[in-house]
Amino acid sequence: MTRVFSGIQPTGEQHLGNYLGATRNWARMQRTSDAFFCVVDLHAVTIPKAPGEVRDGSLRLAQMLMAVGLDPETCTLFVQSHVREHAELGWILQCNVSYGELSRMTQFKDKSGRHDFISAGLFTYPALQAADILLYDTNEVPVGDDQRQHIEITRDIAERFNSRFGETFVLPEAVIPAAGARVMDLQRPTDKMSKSLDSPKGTIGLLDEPGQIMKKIKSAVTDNDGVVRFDPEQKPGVSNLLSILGAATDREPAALAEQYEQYGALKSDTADAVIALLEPIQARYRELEADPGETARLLRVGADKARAIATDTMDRVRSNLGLLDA
Ligand code: ATP
Ligand code: LTN
Repeated sequence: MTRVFSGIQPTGEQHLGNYLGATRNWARMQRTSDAFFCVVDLHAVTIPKAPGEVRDGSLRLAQMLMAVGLDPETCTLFVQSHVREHAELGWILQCNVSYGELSRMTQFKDKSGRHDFISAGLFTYPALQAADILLYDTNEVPVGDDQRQHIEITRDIAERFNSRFGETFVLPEAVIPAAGARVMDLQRPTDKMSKSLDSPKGTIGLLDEPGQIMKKIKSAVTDNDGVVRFDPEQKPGVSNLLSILGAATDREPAALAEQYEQYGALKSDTADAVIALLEPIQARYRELEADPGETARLLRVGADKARAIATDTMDRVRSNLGLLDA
């Protein structure tokens, strides 16, 4: 069976981009593969956080992942720091990737420009991400388009390790959805919708109320030529609405464009589709929120399943790397 792994950071509120680009696919893929999904709290601390923020964020994110459809009986859902092998392999892989390779990562360039304290961990982050993936002999990694470069470097690290130390890791492939892989900010449609952009009017939170969603989509930035056409280069705002409507209703954005003559109608249909898409998720989240103890228990069960595989991989890594047995 195909092994699937993906991770998501417990920072800020989940938004429509996370759902359409990543977690909706996770819910689909868990049914046909041996799937592992991870709340990557050690990635979140690359940018300094208050301790309580990470703890609460991890629990809330796990509940949101279940609300979008991840079933802990069907997939393995766990928190990264509960399986210590992630940090251990992360270190070893840091020693198998070069400063030059890490310097080319666009996510590092973007994020380091936005913070005063740039931790060494923010720079070496892709080695920890590679460890997450390679620990589980992963075949497929479902992610949004922005993660393409991190999956490429993971493959490069795995190939280098295998050629230096003998066959150790499986080479993973990115799985990027045809629709929704890059949802753009509604106010700045040339930037991707993101937790760290700090653009509340441009970001649709998965827990936003219907009225807020309608308001944000109605005030989305478009352009002045009044023609509905799918053309992400020339018409990023209108094309983003068509992409969102297409992803929410399983239709092609270019075909949808032919049905609209005015931006107003496109906006209200897009808002209605997003509200309908999020409504069952919000209802399920409210139920799960009521029982944090049960969520914590499910996460411990998930960590036990994950650890069983991760420890086997680490035995192989230690032996191939040539560390003295304990
Ligand atoms: P940050 O802005 O802090 O980097 P983020 O909003 O990008 O956070 P992550 O936790 O880093 O969210 O990403 C989780 C998953 O969501 C990844 O697979 C990522 O590719 C996907 N994703 C994030 N933003 C978008 C977006 N705007 N469109 C499509 N997919 C996205
Ligand atoms: N870097 C990713 C989150 C992430 C991840 C992973 C994704 C950490 N480890 C392993 C896929 C597989 C991000 O910023 N979205």
